[in-house]
Amino acid sequence: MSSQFSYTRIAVDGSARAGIYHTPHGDIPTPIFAPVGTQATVKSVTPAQLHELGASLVLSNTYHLYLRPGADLVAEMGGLHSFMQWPNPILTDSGGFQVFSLAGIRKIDADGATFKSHIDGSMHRLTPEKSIDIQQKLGADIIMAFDECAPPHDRAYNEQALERTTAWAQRCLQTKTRDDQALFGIVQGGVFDDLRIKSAEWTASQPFDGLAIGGLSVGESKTEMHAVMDKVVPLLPQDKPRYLMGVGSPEDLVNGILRGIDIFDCVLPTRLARHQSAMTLTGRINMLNAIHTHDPNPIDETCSCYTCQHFSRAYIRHLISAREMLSSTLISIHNLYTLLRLVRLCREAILEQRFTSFAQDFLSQYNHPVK
Ligand code: PRF
Ligand code: ZN
Repeated sequence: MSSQFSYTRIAVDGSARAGIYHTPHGDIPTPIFAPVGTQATVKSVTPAQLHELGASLVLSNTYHLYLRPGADLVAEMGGLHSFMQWPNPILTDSGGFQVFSLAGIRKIDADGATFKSHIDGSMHRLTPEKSIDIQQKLGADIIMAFDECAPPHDRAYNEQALERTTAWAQRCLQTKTRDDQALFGIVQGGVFDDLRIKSAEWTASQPFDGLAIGGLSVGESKTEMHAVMDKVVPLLPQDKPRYLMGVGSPEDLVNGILRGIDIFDCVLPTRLARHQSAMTLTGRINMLNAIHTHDPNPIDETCSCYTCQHFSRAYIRHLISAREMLSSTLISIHNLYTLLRLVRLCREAILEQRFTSFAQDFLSQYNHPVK
């Protein structure tokens, strides 16, 4: 474990927690949402804009940066913080999940994963040792164990994937040498209670700096996702941060925080922005809709982001129909602000011991998007 990191729990309300995670590149107030910068950039948003939005943690990906531009180049340029000019905390995912979801042909064995690059078709191999080596070269504050995320309902696959995830996690712990990086372990096990409990107990017993829950929001129902969190979170240590990987719709954030999650990440706000969809605390708005053509109002009257302080729905709809790239930037700024505002509201409610009613009110008025 690294002494340069610590989690301070400030308040508890039911299972929800408010705290601060201290890292060498600054403090992260929790619960927190981390914007995703897959290719060492949060799509269409500058670091200065991210900073103004109040983002405190950005996620990037081992898989993508290993393939392009390569970890050695990032190291040569002074590491990821310097390369992408984000001086605040960064987390890198380990690459396993991206191999399984993005790579072409892939073959997983006890030692690691061989896969075909989605960029140029070249063959590559990632192992726990290689993933940690790359993540040490990238230099993020928080690095992730190399895991295997199995389809959630396949029992036999999950048993095997969990064995590999456990063996790989041990190898990650043994490989890591930098003590200015925190290493988080990942709980897997699909929708199966016994596998999840086994994985949570083992991961909690190891000298990880934080604990993540993987293998969720990959095709299971919301009820199943909540049931896994209800089983896993109580087994995790109180003095380490808990991170729910790749989950970040407004209702998922509130449901996760209710169950004791501290950290979330998701491509949703920036991906929806590129599909002209604005997020609000009551639901989504399709900004291309003709009803906005003459609308002088902002996306969200209750929002104080840069976009809502300056621009009308009519202007944003015009940018979209003229295929101007500023539309993605303006909607991304608004969407990211909305999720950062939501976790801030949750944190304030926890600090004031009124989170249960806040969550109930939020979930009952939120307009769930139809899939
Ligand atoms: N493992 C890793 N990264 C992830 C996931 C996982 O299971 C998920 C699943 N929601 C997203 N990102 N390493
Ligand atoms: Zn806004």
